[in-house]
Amino acid sequence: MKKLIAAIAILISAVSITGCSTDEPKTVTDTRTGIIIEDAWVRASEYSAAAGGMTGVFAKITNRGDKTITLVGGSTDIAKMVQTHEVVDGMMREIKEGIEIHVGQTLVLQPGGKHVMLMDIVKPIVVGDKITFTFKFDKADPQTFTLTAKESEGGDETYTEK
Ligand SMILES: [Cu+2]
Repeated sequence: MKKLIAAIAILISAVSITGCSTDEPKTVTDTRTGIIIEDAWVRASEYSAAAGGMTGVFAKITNRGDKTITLVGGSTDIAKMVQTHEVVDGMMREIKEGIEIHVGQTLVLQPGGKHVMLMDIVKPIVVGDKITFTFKFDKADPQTFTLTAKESEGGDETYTEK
């Protein structure tokens, strides 16, 4: 009887989760490594409005595991190049070694700060567009999201070609 009640309880919670879900999970948790990715999005701006342009991918990534994990970049069909970047004195530059996330730390990727850069995009990214993007780590599994493009809520980067 207890088992049956438990089964029904699971069923009910499963139904209620399905009832309010969207096609975009906001949070992905890698229970094996303790990596939690929240609020991932891609920016739409004048720089992403045409093929050949560029933009940033942003998210909050928390390390609840027991070792330092490095965000090494990502992959997406929409850009020919993906890099990890930071903004220093209003100018952005590549972080070739990737971005370390120490145990217990939350890495906030945001406009004007650290970000994942999509370069040489193959088609425009405008507000409301959805792209598929995979975050890649050195010691954690890759995590794939459907990201919705939106305009920045403050903060800006200076995009300069080298
Ligand atoms: Cu950048």
